[in-house]
Amino acid sequence: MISAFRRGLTVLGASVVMASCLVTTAGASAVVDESLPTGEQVGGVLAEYNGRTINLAQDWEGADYCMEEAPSKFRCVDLPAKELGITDIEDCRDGSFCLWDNRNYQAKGVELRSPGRHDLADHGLRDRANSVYNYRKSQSKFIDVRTGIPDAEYTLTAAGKLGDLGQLVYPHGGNWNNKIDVVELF
Ligand SMILES: [Ca+2]
Ligand SMILES: [Ca+2]
Repeated sequence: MISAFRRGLTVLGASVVMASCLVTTAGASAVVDESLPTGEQVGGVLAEYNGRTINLAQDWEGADYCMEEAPSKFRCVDLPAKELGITDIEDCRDGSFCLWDNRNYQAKGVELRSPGRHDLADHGLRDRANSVYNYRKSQSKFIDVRTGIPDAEYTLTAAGKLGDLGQLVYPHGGNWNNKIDVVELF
C-alpha cells in the first residue's frame, strides 16, 4: 500500500516538473517573439573595428562602413569625411552587394558578399536602407518580410544600382525607403 502511494507521488512529482518546464519554455519563446517586431536583436553579426569586436546588431560604435570578409565575419572602418552630396558608391568593392542608410550611397554602409540570405537585423540595418548597389556579376534580391501575406521582393540586375529607394514603387503602396529586411545573394 505504502510503496504504491509513494510511486504515485513520484509520478505526480515528475509531471509537475514537466509541466513547469513547459511553462518556462513557452514563456521564453513568448519573450523572443515579442522582441522581433520592435527590431531588438538576439544575436547579430560580429565585426572587427579599431582593434575590438563589436556586434553590429547592437551598436556600430561610430563605424561608417562594414564589409563582409568571410561568411558572417565583418570588418568595419571609418571613412574620410566627405563633403555633403559627394557619393560614396566607390566604397563598394567588386563582387559585393552594398546598402546605405541614406540615399545617394551615403551614411552608414554595409557590404555583403557570400551567397545566401542576409538578415539585415543582424547588421543593425533592417528597415533603414535608402540606396543599394549590386556590384556583382549575378542578380540579387532584396525582401521586405511581411506577416500573414507574401513578402515583397525586388530583383536587382547584375551591376544594378538604386541611388534613391524612394523612387522605387513598393508593391503595396508607397516606396521602398527604409523597408528592406533581407538581402538574398546568388
Ligand atoms: Ca535610412
Ligand atoms: Ca521591412
